[in-house]
Amino acid sequence: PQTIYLADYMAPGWLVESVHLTFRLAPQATRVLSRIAFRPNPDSPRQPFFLHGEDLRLIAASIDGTPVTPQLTATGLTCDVPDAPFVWEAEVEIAPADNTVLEGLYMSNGMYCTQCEAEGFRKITYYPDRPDVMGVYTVRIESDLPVLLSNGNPVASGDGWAEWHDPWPKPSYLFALVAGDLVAHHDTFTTMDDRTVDLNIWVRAPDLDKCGFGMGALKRAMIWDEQTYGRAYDLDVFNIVAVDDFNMGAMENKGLNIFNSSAVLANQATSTDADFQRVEAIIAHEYFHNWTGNRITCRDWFQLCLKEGLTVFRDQSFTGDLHGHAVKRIEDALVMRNRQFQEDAGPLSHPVRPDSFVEINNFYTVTVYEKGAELVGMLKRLVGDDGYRAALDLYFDRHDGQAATIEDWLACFTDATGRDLTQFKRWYEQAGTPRLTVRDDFKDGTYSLHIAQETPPTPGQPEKLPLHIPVALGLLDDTGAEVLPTTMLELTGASQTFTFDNLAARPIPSILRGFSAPVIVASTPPAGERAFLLAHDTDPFNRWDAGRSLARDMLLDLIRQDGGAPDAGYLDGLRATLTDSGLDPAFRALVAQLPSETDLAIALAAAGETPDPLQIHRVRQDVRRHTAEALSDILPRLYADMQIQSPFAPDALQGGQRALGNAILMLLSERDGGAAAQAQFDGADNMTQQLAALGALLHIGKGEDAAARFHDQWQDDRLVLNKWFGIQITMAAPEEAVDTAARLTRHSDFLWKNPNRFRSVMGALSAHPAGFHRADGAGYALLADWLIRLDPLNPQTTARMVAGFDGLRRYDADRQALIRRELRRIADTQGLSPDTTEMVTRLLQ
Ligand code: B3K
Ligand code: ZN
Repeated sequence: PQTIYLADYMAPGWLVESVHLTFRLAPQATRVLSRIAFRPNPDSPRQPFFLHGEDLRLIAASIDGTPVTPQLTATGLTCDVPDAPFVWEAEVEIAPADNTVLEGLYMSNGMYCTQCEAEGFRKITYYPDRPDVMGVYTVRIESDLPVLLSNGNPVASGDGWAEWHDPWPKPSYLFALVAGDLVAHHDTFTTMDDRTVDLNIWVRAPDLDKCGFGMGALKRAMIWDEQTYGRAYDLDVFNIVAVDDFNMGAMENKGLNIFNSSAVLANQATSTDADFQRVEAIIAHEYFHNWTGNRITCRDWFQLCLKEGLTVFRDQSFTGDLHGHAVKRIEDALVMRNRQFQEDAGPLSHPVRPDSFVEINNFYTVTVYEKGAELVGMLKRLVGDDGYRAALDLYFDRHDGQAATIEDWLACFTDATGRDLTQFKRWYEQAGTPRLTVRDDFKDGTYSLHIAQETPPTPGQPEKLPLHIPVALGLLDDTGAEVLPTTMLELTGASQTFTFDNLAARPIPSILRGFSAPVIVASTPPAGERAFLLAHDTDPFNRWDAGRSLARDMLLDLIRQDGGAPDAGYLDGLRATLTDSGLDPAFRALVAQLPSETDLAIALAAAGETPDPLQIHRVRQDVRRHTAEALSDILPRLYADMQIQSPFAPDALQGGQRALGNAILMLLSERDGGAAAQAQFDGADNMTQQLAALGALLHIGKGEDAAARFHDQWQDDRLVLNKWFGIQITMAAPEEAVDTAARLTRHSDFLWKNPNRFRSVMGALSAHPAGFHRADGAGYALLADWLIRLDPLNPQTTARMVAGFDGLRRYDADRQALIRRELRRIADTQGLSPDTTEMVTRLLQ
């Protein structure tokens, strides 16, 4: 496999005018006929004519009607062509039923579907499969299956065939086709320019009762994009299809979004509040791509964050607008801290815009997506709301119909607002998490804040330059009143001092409000100051963060002294927050959540200590037990208060109440032998409460019965069954997690070729630090065994899950050696895919 560099970019030699495709569908022998009008690219020096193609059987090819014999290469074909516009025609044969990679055209439960991003179209026909080649597609599908779909608008159909036309030029990665025995949940939407759009969610008949929520979410997203960004939908139909076998969440194909069924189907009985929120966010995300991704796409895959970072930022804003920004910001910051900071601190660290890759599918990462979204958020903070809107208007105006770059994107901000973003651009190029150290002093009414920044070295980037960092600051007096409302400081130097005059007394600083930049504040203020902020900060994010940071320090101390009871200050703060009925229950539930085991391991590693995963687990568990005891006077009442009498709604208020109720249930279960959890399990009328009750019972070792009943109840629902697999591992005691996972792999329902099912076991195992990092290495061996087994069938999911070994550097030498041994065993596997090879190589470097 070959490394591809951003610096080597060359414009395409040939452009595509129009594409006509005919599909004669058959499981083992689908014929694909293509007719493509090419013309020389006037802006590029003439290049040899090359079309990508993989796993295709070429039947015939012609140019302007004359048969030709192209030279086939390992990755495509070359051919002599005229130095003028011409029409290329080809017929190829492919076997969708044998396609287990789930890329290109494949079959899932008897239906045909496609996944082309990033480079899957070349498995369908010969084509310049790169995003800067955009064409207008017409597609004819021939099949006996009742529902035949492709991009754009339906043109005509008859017995056994249908034709679609997409008027918007698009790159091949947005092509899609679906054929199956499906039914639709239908609705309509009227756009702001008064056009009626047909909306359909296509599913298999038994899933029809799980489409209503997704349809509502789609309509909320459509109206939000009109109102917030002035962007309306641009076709007569918008189709969503649910597919069971899918490597990721969903795909934004023009007019025909294809979804992992877990990311679109939802109802009260089978879905948790978290599922509802995820479904709404993913439907919105894919819909928002219609403008940020499809109308304006990426010049090359190095620019992936151009569409993904921006679209994640848009879906985060949407969720915040609908359900409250404070809680959403905390959730997003937790993803950054628990996952992105971890990626950035290890061997897989890479810039938001990488400058090289072997397999682009390995770069659909939390860095490109979530850190990419943080960069958009920082830009908005730097130029303000109006500046942001002006920059985005300019971006849509200037680049509609184009394949753009990060340079184009930043130029829109500069041109619309006059801001110089030369230094800001380093955020796209420099990997690693900046660490800020803050010092302050107060003299003669002047308060000075000294902030220094430093970014640690990452693979391939030993030296780092200072970044342009928006640091949101507020100053409070000792009653909690703001003496300085939130102000955006701009840190550009390696260190800088900011001063504030005419103050009556030394203020209390509230720094990095709203998580204004994806950085670590390495210096923590004194505990007393944080307790004050937990009680008084007017910024909800920092209020939560003060409590979080106190809890983390308390846990770290207990870990260092190997156990003990939490201090009274922590318990008092928690009691005050939990019982403050003026606070949103969802917020209180977040405060009740202890820092994760991974979070604590990262903190210890950052302090130069070697985390012991078992000890971390034990201490966290001790704290939970002590907390349950110390708060035993308020918990039953609080639990009762969180039980909802009104009919179920998957909204933020009820979701918050259930989240807080379930957090308290975990504490109650520490002392009542599982009585409350068993009662909740028996009486639950929704999955959020049923699953949490099962989790609480499993956690205290009393879940066997409930798990069996849960399986009986849900054995025919594949999405709920995934939860059943996952939670038995997540909630297993550390010494049992690996055996539980191994036992579950032998269960007759462990259909491991299905990516969701595979992840529900192997993903749950690697996300259970104390279980996975069992000292004898059994967790590592089990994961490696299964990755080796999956790789020949599905390299994409395998490569993604190898990242479960990402934490290796943090642990002791014995564990590191065991992990390396397993990684080498994977690396030495005969015929290992390029995808997995790249990941293992990076992890081992
Ligand atoms: N763009 C797709 C992801 C494609 C992943 C390819 N391996 C989904 C999304 O981000 O919206
Ligand atoms: Zn996306």
